[in-house]
Amino acid sequence: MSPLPRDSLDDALSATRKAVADMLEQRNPTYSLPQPFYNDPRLFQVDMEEIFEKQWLFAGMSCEIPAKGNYFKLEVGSNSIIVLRGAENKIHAFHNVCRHRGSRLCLKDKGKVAKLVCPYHQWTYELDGRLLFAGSDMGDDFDMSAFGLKPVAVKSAGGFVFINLSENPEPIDDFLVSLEHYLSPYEMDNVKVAVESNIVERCNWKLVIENNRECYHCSGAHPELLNSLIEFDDTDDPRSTGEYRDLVARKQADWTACEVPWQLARFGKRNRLTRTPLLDGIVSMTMDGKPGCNKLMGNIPNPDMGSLRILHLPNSWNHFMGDHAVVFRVLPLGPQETLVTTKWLVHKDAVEGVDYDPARLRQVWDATNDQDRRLAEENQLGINSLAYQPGPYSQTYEFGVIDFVNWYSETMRENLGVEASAPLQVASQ
Ligand code: 3BY
Ligand code: FES
Ligand code: FE
Repeated sequence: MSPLPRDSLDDALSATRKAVADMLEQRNPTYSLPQPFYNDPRLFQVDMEEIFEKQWLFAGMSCEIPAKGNYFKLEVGSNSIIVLRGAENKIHAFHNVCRHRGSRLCLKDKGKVAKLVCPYHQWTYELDGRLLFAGSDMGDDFDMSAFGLKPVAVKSAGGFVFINLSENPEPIDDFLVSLEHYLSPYEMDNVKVAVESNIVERCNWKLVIENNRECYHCSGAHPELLNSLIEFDDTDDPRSTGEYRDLVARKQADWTACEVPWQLARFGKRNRLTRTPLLDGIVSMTMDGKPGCNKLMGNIPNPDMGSLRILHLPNSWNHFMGDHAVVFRVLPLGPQETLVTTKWLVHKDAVEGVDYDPARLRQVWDATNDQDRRLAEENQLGINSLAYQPGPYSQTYEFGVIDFVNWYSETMRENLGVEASAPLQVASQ
C-alpha cells in the first residue's frame, strides 16, 4: 500500500530536520552558515518551527495598548497573534483564530474593541478569551467553555511585551528582572510611539540580525549613524582605545551619580544589556547629535545618557537615549523576505511639533535601515549564487555575529533534540 500523502510530508520534514542537525554539527563555528540556512524554503520551515514558534519573541511595547480593549496584531510566519489589554490592566495574547471555523478575528494591525467579534459568523469573545456568544443554533449540549481563544504565553517588563508560541516556554524571568531595572528611569508607562516604520527586506531574517551584530560595515555604509555612534560598545572590545576607555570611565561616573544603570549584563548569548557612550559631546542619534525631543524620558535627569543597548535574540535590538528610544522588531515573512519594524518612543506628554519633529527624530535610523537593507539584500543575492560557500568571520570585528550564529546553532540543535554536549568543531586559527 502506498503511504498516505501526510506520511510522506512528515518524512520529507524529518529528512530536512536531520539534514539541519547534521549541517550544524559539521559547520565551522567561526564561519557563516551553509547556503540552505539563508535561502531554502524547507529550512525556513524548520526555522519557524524550532526558533520562532519556540523562543520568546519581542512583540511590541505595552504603551501601544494603554487602555482596556486596545490591541495590536502581529504575524509570526503563518500564526496570526493578537496582543491586548484586558480587565485590571492585564496583558493577554491569543491566537487570532476563531474557534468556530478558524477565521481570523482581528483584521487591522491595531485598534480598540469592547469584545472580540469574529467577522465571519459573529462568534464573540471576552477580552480574556472566553467565548460569550456563538449564535443561537449550536445545540443544547454545546459547551461554550470548551471554545475559548487559544492563549499564547505573554510576559511584559520594562515596557516590552514578549510572546512565546510554545506550550512550555523556556524561563526568561532573569532577563525580565534586569530589563525592568535598566528601564526604571524611563518610566515606561509614560511613553508613546512618536513614529513607526515598517520595511520589507528581501533577505533571510538571519542576514538582518547578522548585519546588526557587527559594525565592520559601519564606516563604509552609515555616515549619518556615525555622527553619534561609536563603532564598538565595550571596553573589552579588541578595538577599544585608551581614549575610549577614559570616555567610558567618565560617563559611567556621571551615570552612577544620577543612579542610571549602565553595567553590562548578559543572559547567555540571547540577551545583552549595556549603556555605552555616544561620541563625546553628542547626546542623541539625530543628524546633529542634539536631542530629538526636548522633553526627556521618564525621570532622566539630563540628556547625556549615551545609549542603553538591549539585544534580544532572535528578533530585537534597541537603543535608549535620554530624550528618545528606538526599538526594532524583526519578523520573517519568507525564506528571503523579512519585516523590520522600527518605533521611535518619546515621553507621552511630549507634544509633536513643539517638543519633537517626527521627521527629524527618524532621520538617522531611516537612513541607516535603508543602508542596512541594501547590504543585507546584496548579501542574500551573493549567497544564492553557485559560488557561495561559508566564509570566515573576523574575531575582532564580527564576534557579535559569531555569538548570534552560535546561539542560533545551539538553540536549533537543542530544539531538534541533538545532544547538547556534542562538541562543536573549533576553527584552527
Ligand atoms: O545596532 C546598532 O546600533 C549598530 C548599527 C550597526 C551595527 N550595530 C551594532
Ligand atoms: Fe468565526 Fe464562524 S469562523 S464565527
Ligand atoms: Fe548597519
